[in-house]
Formats: sequence, C-alpha cells, structure tokens
Amino acid sequence: MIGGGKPMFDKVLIANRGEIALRVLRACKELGIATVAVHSTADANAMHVRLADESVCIGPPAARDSYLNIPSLIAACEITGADAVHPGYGFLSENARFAEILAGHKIGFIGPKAEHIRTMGDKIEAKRTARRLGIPCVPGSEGGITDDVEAKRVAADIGYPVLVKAAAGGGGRGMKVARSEADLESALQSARLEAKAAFGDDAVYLEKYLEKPRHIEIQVLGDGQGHAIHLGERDCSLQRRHQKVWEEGPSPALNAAEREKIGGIVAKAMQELQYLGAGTIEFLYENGEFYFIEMNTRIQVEHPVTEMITGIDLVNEQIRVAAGSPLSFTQKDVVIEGHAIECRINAENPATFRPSPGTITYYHPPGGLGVRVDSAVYQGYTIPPHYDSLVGKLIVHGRTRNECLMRLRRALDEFVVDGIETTLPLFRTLVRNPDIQNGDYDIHWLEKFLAAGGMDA
Ligand code: MV4
Repeated sequence: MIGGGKPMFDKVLIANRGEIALRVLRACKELGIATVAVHSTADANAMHVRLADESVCIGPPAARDSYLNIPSLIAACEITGADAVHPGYGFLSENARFAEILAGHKIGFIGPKAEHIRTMGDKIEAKRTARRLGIPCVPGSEGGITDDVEAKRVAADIGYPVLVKAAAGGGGRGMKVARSEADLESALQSARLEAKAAFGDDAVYLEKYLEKPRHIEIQVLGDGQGHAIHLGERDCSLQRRHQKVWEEGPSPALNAAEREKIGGIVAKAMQELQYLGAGTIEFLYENGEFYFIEMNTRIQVEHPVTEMITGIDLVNEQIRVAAGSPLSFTQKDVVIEGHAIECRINAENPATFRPSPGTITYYHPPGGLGVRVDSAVYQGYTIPPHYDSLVGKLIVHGRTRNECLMRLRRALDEFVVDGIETTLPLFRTLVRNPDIQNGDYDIHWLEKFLAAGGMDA
C-alpha cells in the first residue's frame, strides 16, 4: 500500500495556482492521493486544473476574491470532501487563522502548527524565539522600540549604521537605514508610517545594519514530535528589490565545517520547538558569522535547489508529516551531492523588469541530464496580469559548481519562450559573468550590476 500503511490523506485540495500547484499535484499523485485544484475565472485553462482529478472555480481573478478567499476555499473542501489542504507558497501559506479555521472544520493543513506560523510571522517574536533556541541573531533591540529615547540608547549600544524594521514586515518591506543619530528619528517615523499603512501594525525594532552580507537560508523538516533535520543551505543573495532571481546550493561562500555547525544549531532548535513540516531559517552571513533575520514557515519557491542536491522530495515529506507519519529519513541520511542553481524566469523585460503578460506563441523548454523545469505554462497559454509574473523555474544540477554553470549556460541557450518578453537574457548574461562564475557576490551585487547598465543592449 502506498506510504506503507502509515497515516495518509485521501484527497488534498491545492489552494494555489501556477507551477507550485503543479508541483504539489505531482507529489500527491505519487503518493496515490486524489487531487482537487481550485482556480479563479482567469485560470480556468491553467495546467493544474487540467491535471487535477477535480477542480472548483473559487471566484473572479482578483486574489482577494479567489485564492485568498477563505470561505470559498472551505466550501470547495466541503463540496469535494477534501481531507487536507496544501497552501503552496504566498497566498494563505503563512496565514495562521486559515490553518486554525481548517482545523475547526476537521480539515488537515499541510504546513506547520498555527502557533509557529503566528510566532514566526511576528519578526520580533521570531527573533526572541530564535535567541531562546540558541540561534545567533543580528545584534539589536530586545523587543519592539516604543520611543525615540530608547531607540537612541539601543542604537548607541549596537553602533551605527542601524536598521529600523517592521515587526509585521519581512521580505524587505518597511525597512529604513539610519547612519547616524540625526537620521534615527526620521527613519523610525517613516518605518512606523510605512508599517502602519502596509500591515496595520506600526511596531518596529532595531538591528545593527550589515553592509555587505550574503543571504544564506537553511532548509529544515520536522515531524512535529521532536524530530527535525536540516537539509543544507541555499544562497539567495542575487536579488532585485527583495525578489530572489538566482538561488544556489551549496553556497559558494561556505565550507563543510560551517555548514555542519549552523545546520546542527538550526536542527537542534527545530527539535526543541517540536516544529512540524518544512521551514526555512534565513540568515545574513558576513565575515564568517551567521545572523538570524527571519524564519519562513512554508515551502519556498527555491525548494528544488535543495531537492536536486539531496535527492529528497520536500513536498512528499510535507504531506507525510502533516498526515502524522514520521520523516522518511534521519539526519545521517541527508547527503549533499553536487551543486544546483535555480533561475526564476519571469514574464518581464530583462532590463527594466516591466511586466510582459500575454500569450506564449512558441515554448520549448530545455532537457537533458540534471536539467529540471518547474513551470505551468505551455504553447498557446496566456499569462494573466493578475498574479506574479513567474513563467517557470529552471533548476540545473551538476557534480561540481563549474559543471552546473556549464550545464545552466547550455540549458538557457536552449530555452525558447516566444510571444512575451522574459528575463532569460538576464540569466544568459549572469551565467557568463566572472563574479558570478567565481561565486563572488553579496546581496547588493545584482542591483549594482543593473544600475551600472549590465543589461543595456
Ligand atoms: C538586513 C540587512 C542588513 N542588515 N538586516 C531584506 C529582506 C529581509 N529578508 C531582511 N533584509 C535585510 N535585512 C540587517 N540587520 C539587509 C537586508 C537586505 C537583504 C537581505 C537579504 C537579501 C537581499 C537583501 C536586499 C536588501 C536588504
């Protein structure tokens, strides 16, 4: 019997769209689980709808009326008899209330415990928890900053420059740098205003501002009963306006000892937390030191990088542990083999990043050993303007980073997407760039490269 007789769901509703809906659908099918796709009226012809066993239209195009519409999703579960929901990433994937409402309807949530989603969603609580669990953090305020006097004292303690961050923020939203005490008051005020407007919560905290870090994140899996393992790291430093563009693992900046050390600290912390499901602990890495900044309680866009270097199906594990089964392996079974790089290909102009929705008139993805394309587009598909502009992810694996780069270069040159503009030319440039080839970059590298006209024809 599939799953070897351990607890398993019968029918999973995938509360998402695009490539991640397809990714979850594939894991369900391989576990013998029936699948329910949900879609807005704009996604009626989407691939995940065509491949699912059943589908339910949950509303008009706007996300707030469809993919974020909790009553509509609950109704879709009731109509189809789904016994669990996989939220994917984005949308409701880190909405603790959604997880609790599902529990109230006796419907499983393929994700962490609601309490952990809530804790890690509040960046002040997340840091407090990380510190308590022995995870190294960026020096900063103990909790939220209530007044300017306290802010000045804390800033003087940690030393300028400091960063004002929104407790309800994350992903770079609501952050302001203060390079001196003179800047501090205005930085606090604008961070609070922005946080209030964006999240309805103006709580802010202070951190030492790290000038040239890398962004390195550790993948974890826990069974919710005190077993948790780490699956190595992903280097996500190549970002533009807080949108990750190119992710790779292992990080070119880490050696085996560093990997072992930070991985062990994180795994132990997740065991103590009794963490359930997949999670990612985000660090800034500078001068050989790791500094915790945030934790993501969802499967991430870039999870295939980890799957390619460990051979472990992360979505399969998410489903198993959510159903009450144990993890299918222990820490010693996790072996990092080779190197993987992911390029997020968007329907955007490669220099200006202006969105370019429209119809794909010709589509030919690359193939061959070590080449994976996670995408839900097809020839004749029209990319709707209502959602993110992701066309697909090209993930390439090689036995070494150099082999991976050569294979990525070949795969990018093979990839054809006609009818819309895409960021493919950006990656064809990056894979040929000496700094990138040497892994010699930090979180500011890409924006500096673009600002210097790196993509101007
Ligand atoms: C920082 C930082 C420097 N110092 N925190 C951006 C989004 C969120 N993950 C946290 N971010 C940052 N936090 C301190 N104390 C710089 C950033 C940052 C960044 C981090 C990772 C990847 C890209 C980035 C781009 C700009 C700023």
